[in-house]
Amino acid sequence: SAPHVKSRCPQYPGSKINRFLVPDDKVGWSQNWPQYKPLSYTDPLVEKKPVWADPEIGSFSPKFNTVDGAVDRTSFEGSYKMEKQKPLNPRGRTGVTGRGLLGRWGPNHAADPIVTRWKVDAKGEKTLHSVSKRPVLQFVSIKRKDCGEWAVPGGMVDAGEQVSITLQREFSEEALNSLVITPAEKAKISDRISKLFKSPGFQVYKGYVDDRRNTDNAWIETVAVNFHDDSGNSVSELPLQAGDDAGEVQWVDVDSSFPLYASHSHFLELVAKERKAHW
Ligand code: RP5
Ligand code: MG
Ligand code: MG
Repeated sequence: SAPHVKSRCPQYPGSKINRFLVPDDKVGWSQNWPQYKPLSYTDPLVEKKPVWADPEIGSFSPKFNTVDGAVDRTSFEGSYKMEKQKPLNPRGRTGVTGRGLLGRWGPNHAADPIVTRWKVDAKGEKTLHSVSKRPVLQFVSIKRKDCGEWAVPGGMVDAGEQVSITLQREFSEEALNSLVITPAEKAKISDRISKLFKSPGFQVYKGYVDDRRNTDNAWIETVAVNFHDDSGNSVSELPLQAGDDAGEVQWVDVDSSFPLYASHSHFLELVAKERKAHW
């Protein structure tokens, strides 16, 4: 796979920390590089030990490369190496050590629900793209509050939580504002949401995410699943409302030229290929 890029963004997000500059040919750990002297950074929020974060290494020794109680510390990328009691990013150097904004040492598991429908015209006919001549998919996209980029409404898997639950919960929180709407409003939409998320969905991707929060010792991995409303009369009719870490929400045309957060564009490419849609 191509070397991670966003995981080497010059400034670590939410900080004044500059990453040690890592050229493409020095990303892999197999490249000996004695001059590599990255700074260590852990966000003050993480140091306050919220429920979703691990303590400092030393005061505690988690079981890496295994399911450690309620926390899954296995990686989709295979067994990760350790250096001085700390896990090493399986995709190589990032220019910063510590955990940054991430709670877990090693893999931080997320889930990405990709909810799609076909783009239709006023008559309800599928819209064909003028260049590719293929039908155009639309997906529910949120604008992240932290960076202003459009993204899939994904989020972290809570300790002990099943991924299928995370997918539905994060979609509900970020795209339907479930944490704020009234019980009556919730009841109205819950049938359609449960039905959609109970359908098997198409597993698009499982593995490392090239996220700007990644460090040498902590990184995000995800399971991205596509739930498709083929007839357009299920979720397509739901009232979208941004919530939690989402500032805006809307149906966005699936197209290669639309920039998206982290590796999300790659996930949508896989969805478009699977559904024989425009990309
Ligand atoms: C991305 O960050 C994942 O693909 C997922 O969409 C997201 C999880 O982080 P939060 O949205 O909880 O910040 O790398
Ligand atoms: Mg969330
Ligand atoms: Mg999120």
